[in-house]
Amino acid sequence: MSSQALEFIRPAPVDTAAQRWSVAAVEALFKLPFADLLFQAQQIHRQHFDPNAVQLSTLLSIKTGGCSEDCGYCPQSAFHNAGVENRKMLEVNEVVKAAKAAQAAGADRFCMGAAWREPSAEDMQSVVEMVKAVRALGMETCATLGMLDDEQTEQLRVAGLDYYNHNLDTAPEFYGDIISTRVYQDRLDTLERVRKAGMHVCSGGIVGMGENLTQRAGLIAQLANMEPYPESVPINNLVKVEGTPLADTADLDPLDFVRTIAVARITMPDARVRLSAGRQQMSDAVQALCFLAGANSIFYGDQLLTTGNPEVERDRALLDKLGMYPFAEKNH
Ligand code: SAM
Ligand code: DTB
Ligand code: SF4
Repeated sequence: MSSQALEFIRPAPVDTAAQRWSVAAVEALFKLPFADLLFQAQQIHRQHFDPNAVQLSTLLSIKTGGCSEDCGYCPQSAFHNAGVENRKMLEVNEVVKAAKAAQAAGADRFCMGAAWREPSAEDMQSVVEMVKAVRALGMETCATLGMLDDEQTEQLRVAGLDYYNHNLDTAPEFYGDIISTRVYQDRLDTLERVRKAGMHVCSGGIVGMGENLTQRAGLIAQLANMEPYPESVPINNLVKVEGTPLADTADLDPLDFVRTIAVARITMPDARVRLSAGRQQMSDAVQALCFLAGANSIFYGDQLLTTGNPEVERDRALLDKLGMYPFAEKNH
């Protein structure tokens, strides 16, 4: 292959320092012809992963609704009327039961989500028990509980938490249009604490919230420029829930969603890129394009937190049809 062709496959991402992505460079990737973008993403994907293996995470809402934050997309915010029933925190035995069922269905990671701005000291005691109990089953553990302080990150690390999910959600420039009750820097601070405590970072965002292309590129640049970038990057397609401020947002073109996955893969070659919320509304063909673009992780199980996800049988059939298999089954 000529050096010119190689340059084309892997364009220099550089802004100033090595590994840093300018928003303009990320935006330029988004603007590539679709086939060129997918070809680059697939090449990079194959250099770093088995392209036919997918990681399966099951989500459980351990505390639902009544959240004091005003995130415009979220049905669990107390500011919106999305008809979500507020529920108190689950008992540890209920969580273990759900984790066992997820494991039996083939999931290797179990993610516990709570509708909190941040957990209280009392909440933390229960979460620590949950993490220990799920870990004891031999599953990878993940939690998403809102903002954390140094003591809480340490408690979670000691309990054996493998991943902490905390999303940047969008570009700094668009963030204020979506959330007013906490600032972007709060999110970066929590991610920094998680990293410092020695846990793996899971952080991504939502597309289809009305952001423009530069803002979409801005989210990816923020993630890719973290040092190091997150091990796990969930890309959510907005699930439009009646009663939330974003319920009437115009649909994102599915091919633009695929492009976002491809750009995440190119800019974060070693990360698990998760094709996250929004799969229930996606055709098998679009999901297949996302896998081709470098997605290698999904939420697996009929429910996300409060909204639906494809049934296990549909996902198994899709993976079979594509000749794909869970990472765990191939010892990856
Ligand atoms: N309360 C914690 C927090 O916000 O950090 C954890 C749970 S919160 C529901 C986790 C993530 O779910 C959000 O950051 C957002 O990215 C995603 N999310 C929530 N509602 C969504 C929706 N309607 N569509 C897509 N993603 C959504
Ligand atoms: C993430 O990035 N997406 C998941 C998980 N992390 C916690 C949550 C999606 C939530 C979709 C809306 C709902 O079901 O309430
Ligand atoms: Fe609360 Fe998290 Fe929903 Fe925001 S995304 S309203 S913090 S549950």
